[in-house]
Amino acid sequence: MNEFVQLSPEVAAARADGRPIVALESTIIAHGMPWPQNLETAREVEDVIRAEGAVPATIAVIGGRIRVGLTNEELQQLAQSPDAMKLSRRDLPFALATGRLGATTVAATMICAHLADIAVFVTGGIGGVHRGGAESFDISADLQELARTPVAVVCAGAKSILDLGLTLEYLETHGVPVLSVGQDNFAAFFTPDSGLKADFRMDDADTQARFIRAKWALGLSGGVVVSNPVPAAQAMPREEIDAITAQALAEADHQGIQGKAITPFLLARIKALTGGRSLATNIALVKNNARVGAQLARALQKQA
Ligand code: PSU
Ligand code: MN
Repeated sequence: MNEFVQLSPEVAAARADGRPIVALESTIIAHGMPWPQNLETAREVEDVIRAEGAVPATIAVIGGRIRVGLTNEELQQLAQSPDAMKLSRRDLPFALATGRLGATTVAATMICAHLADIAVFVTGGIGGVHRGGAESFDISADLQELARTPVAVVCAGAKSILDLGLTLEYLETHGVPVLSVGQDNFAAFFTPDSGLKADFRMDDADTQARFIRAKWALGLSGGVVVSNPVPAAQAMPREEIDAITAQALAEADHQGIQGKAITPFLLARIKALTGGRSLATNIALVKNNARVGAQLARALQKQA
């Protein structure tokens, strides 16, 4: 194991016993959801994974080490630290060198999961090409990571704060397959349907696992996106979320919000503008992804 990586006792035991492990990110805890729902959700998501017969490994940088599997106290520390850094690929060495507390994005969590030999990672939504990205070059490092690091990322697609069409084009160019669960189209986070086709519909975990094993057996490095739509009963009305997204984007533009601050700003504004209802949808979709991710980890383990 890499000198910077430290497994928790629960994760180390799972590894020793050959049980399936599912990685979880921590930016969603520190920057994606407000206190105290962030902590409650982090714990509930871990419990969904355990109930499905896998072991959760929430990842963060604490005390100069990449920690794979956190205690309840550590989850709480992240949930209550507004100054936790948001760590993507470029930022990881800084947090390790300085001992700063850091929450990992999709990109950084993929890197850490791969260092810990974990193949499945569950999140809410991936980053993507921002609207106007062709001019601003604001393209999340998550997409580059998906192109290079072999981890399957289970998500509810990506938010329509992004340009979802350009996001799918970028993934295609970089050879990142997008599998869709239960429907043909790519999911749009708060709503099930982006109106854009995913590459392959694959409803059951065994088929997803065979696809992923075949990709990696061919030496095709890089990740796989598993797009799992939010259940209809918990989705937001599309017209409402579209209007609110447009307003939040206009405010970000007006206030000159830039760089890595854009995504947390938009998430917080959308929550406020929906009177907190978007948060309930966000929580529901992450739990739904945890179930699918745990089943995928089990299927991969069985086929190994
Ligand atoms: N999308 C969400 N919730 C989130 C994020 C994205 O719906 O919490 C977080 C993830 O950690 C993702 C990161 O990796 O934002 C992307 O940030 P950026 O666009 O700055 O790359
Ligand atoms: Mn960005």
